[in-house]
Amino acid sequence: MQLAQTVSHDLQSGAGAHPRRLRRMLLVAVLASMSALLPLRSFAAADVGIAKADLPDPVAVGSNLTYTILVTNIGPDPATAIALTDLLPASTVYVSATPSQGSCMNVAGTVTCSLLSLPAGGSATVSIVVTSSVAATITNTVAVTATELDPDLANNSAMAVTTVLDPPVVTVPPASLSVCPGSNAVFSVTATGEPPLAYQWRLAGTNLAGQTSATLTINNVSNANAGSYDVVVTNSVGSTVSSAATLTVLVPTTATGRMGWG
Ligand SMILES: [Ca+2]
Ligand SMILES: [Ca+2]
Repeated sequence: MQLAQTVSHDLQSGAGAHPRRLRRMLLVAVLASMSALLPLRSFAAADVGIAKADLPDPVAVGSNLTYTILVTNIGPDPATAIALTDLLPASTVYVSATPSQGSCMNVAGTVTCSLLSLPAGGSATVSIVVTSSVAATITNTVAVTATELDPDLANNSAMAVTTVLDPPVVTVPPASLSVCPGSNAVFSVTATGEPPLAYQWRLAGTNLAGQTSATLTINNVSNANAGSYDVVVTNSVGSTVSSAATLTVLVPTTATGRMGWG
């Protein structure tokens, strides 16, 4: 308004004003009045972001791996029609997808979630559970979008890398033994799984101190050693217990001194 008045004043009084200056001032005045008349067109802007965690890592083949996904709306405006897409790694089997709001579905290994709306500063979570059928390093990427203009697309996807390892499996359990007093008894176990494998032998469920190899040797067996033995095999992703083996201590038959069943 001030500008228009100035231009008007100059036009009225400006017989001596330079014509180019007058034209420029007129143009500015017209543009100023046009911008005052036109409504400002504004776009809602919402910076949605996503973060992802994987637990446990490493994880055992066949065990549940949980991806916890956090979707946030940094603002400044509310975010609407928030959509999440997660392409599950090829070697995984879908178990479940649980959103804190909205809904999720899995179609052939692609999980999509409709998370509805989030106010500026709001957040929602999605828990996706899978199992991996093979030992491998698996990578999972998740992405999020919303209706509004997103000023920062760098935070709209997140990745998780997980190591999947073979848990311990007993392939040959210890075998039951019958031995004479004073002789030695040797139990052994064969197990597979991601090394290193740790062993702990037990008698009647109680750990035997120092018996932590794949072989258990009992020297100079006495009746006190009789009982049920098993071994716990552990690695970084799991633990398993072998079937039990019985140690029977034979007793001599008093008549002949020969060994016989006790
Ligand atoms: Ca963003
Ligand atoms: Ca990880």
